[in-house]
Amino acid sequence: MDKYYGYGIRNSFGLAIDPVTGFLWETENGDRDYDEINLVRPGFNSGWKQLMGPISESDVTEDELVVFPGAYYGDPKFSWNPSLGVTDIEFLSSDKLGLEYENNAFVGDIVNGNLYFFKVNDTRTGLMFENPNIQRDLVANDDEKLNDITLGTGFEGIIDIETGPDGFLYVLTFDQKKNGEGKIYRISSSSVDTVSK
Ligand SMILES: [Ca+2]
Ligand SMILES: [Ca+2]
Ligand SMILES: [Ca+2]
Repeated sequence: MDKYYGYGIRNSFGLAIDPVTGFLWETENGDRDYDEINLVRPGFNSGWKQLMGPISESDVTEDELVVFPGAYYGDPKFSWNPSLGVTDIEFLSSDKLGLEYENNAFVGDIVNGNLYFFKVNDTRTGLMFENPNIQRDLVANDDEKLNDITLGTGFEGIIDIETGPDGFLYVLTFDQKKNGEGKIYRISSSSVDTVSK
């Protein structure tokens, strides 16, 4: 795997480096059925365009994928079905919002304007969920699961998320209905539990 760090990646609008491990994570947009969050280790094949989402939910098997020497197929760490235009991913590398949020992952979308929050597991190789229905299949495919991962709503469309120099979380939005009007929101410790705009 000299030439490709990762491949089989469809329409990625989000990259982030885990501040604890230095591992790269990304998001991908499906054409219809699935958006994804992935951990990208050297040689990662995300599976496009044979499939999007978990391979167990597709009619594809791993031996049908192009896997270069030294490469590996990796299932998404989380998916949305249907696709809703997932954009940036950011690990909040600060304890300003409390230990619950430190070094955990925030993701935005462009269609619903939702801000999603994910806890990274102890080995920093996946995400963990209190809801057993989400932990089982790692897919947001109904309203209950979508609500469970949603931290904030009403952001028009989210296009960027950053940890600010002050340690708070910043969210950049883009309103398609208002000629692309943009706003920057700062998520502070007093608003993080009721972040709905
Ligand atoms: Ca990012
Ligand atoms: Ca994939
Ligand atoms: Ca960003």
